[in-house]
Amino acid sequence: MPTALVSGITGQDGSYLAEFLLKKGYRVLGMVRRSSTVTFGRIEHIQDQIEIIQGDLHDQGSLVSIMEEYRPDEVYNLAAQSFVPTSWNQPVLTGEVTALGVARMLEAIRLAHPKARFYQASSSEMFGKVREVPQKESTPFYPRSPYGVAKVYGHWITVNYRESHDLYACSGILFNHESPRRGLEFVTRKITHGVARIKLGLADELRLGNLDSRRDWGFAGDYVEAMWLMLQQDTPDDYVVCTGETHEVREFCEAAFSHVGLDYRDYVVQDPRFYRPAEVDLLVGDPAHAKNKLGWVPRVSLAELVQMMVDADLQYLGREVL
Ligand code: NAP
Ligand code: F7E
Repeated sequence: MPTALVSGITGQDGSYLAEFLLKKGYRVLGMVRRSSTVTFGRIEHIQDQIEIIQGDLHDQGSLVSIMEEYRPDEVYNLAAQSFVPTSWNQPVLTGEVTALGVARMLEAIRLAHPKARFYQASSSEMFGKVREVPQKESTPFYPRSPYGVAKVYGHWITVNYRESHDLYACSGILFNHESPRRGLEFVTRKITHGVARIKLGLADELRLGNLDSRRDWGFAGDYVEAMWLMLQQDTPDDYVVCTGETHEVREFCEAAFSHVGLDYRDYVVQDPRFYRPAEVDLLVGDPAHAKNKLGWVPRVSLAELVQMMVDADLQYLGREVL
């Protein structure tokens, strides 16, 4: 039975990846940071099948100890400060966790267990003010937020450890992926949760920022398979993971409201509080490398994703209303 260590297991992607690895027969170790309240909502249903161990990307010693004690075959580094607006308010913390945290994890592997295969959760936010359309593995980076800048460091330190220390290390450049488990502050979930609240009579408006920006949105459940595939190849490489389609935030609103028979124009209010100091206007990836080398293709369409998320929020909030 192979062993996988997942940092960020309490997050959206960590929960889907853990489910996926359990189905494949892995022993799954979930690294969590200490907090005063329980943050296991997304993994409650599989908690008895995974081993929770304490570690923090701020703390080098904890990572080395984990590698020495558990000697995982695969390490998926999903932990990060991942919300882009927070990165302007907390740029140093974002750099500590999202950038230097990657170096700490790689150092722990290099020092204690260099045979481990390593996956780094890189991001399309690295492309920022895009240099070409669509974006692929060779597209130059131009990050537009402290988060994007931190992810560029994480990407290059992964490439560097592969080239300098001969580690099996991959950087997955994932475009936005969503699900009913997405954090409430990200725009897709904010919209589907808002639609459900309005439909159930709990709210009468939804305040959003820039409706013109375009994203290449996929389903998180599909994207975790690509992470795993990257670590099953003969040689390590970097991959863009995306759908190849782009849509405006406005279109996502339109689809979510119309799924419950409403017109978004009657409810959405644009609020300058949600505009960003620098925006990423357009993201659309080219999934050819992942398709050709990994055989990976996304399964869930955007229309299906929107419906899945709205239905899940209606069910979730409906239970609370009753
Ligand atoms: P998420 O839901 O925000 O989860 C982030 C996880 O990181 C949580 O489990 C969090 O733990 C953990 N974490 C934060 N700081 C930590 C620290 N100092 N030490 C240990 N754990 C820490 O993020 P996600 O959407 O699942 O994304 C997973 C990864 O992919 C992130 O690195 C993100 O930047 C990257 N990414 C995401 C997308 C996307 O569209 N979702 C696209 C590209 C890349 P707590 O529960 O304790 O807060
Ligand atoms: O914003 C616009 C906003 O916060 C998407 C993270 O997982 O994906 C995510 O980063 C767009 C932006 O995601 C609101 O201005 C409008 O243009 O859902 P988001 P993100 O910033 O793209 C990447 C790939 C990651 O790596 C990140 O970790 O939507 N937008 N109105 C809004 N965004 C938010 N959050 N809230 C609004 O009210």
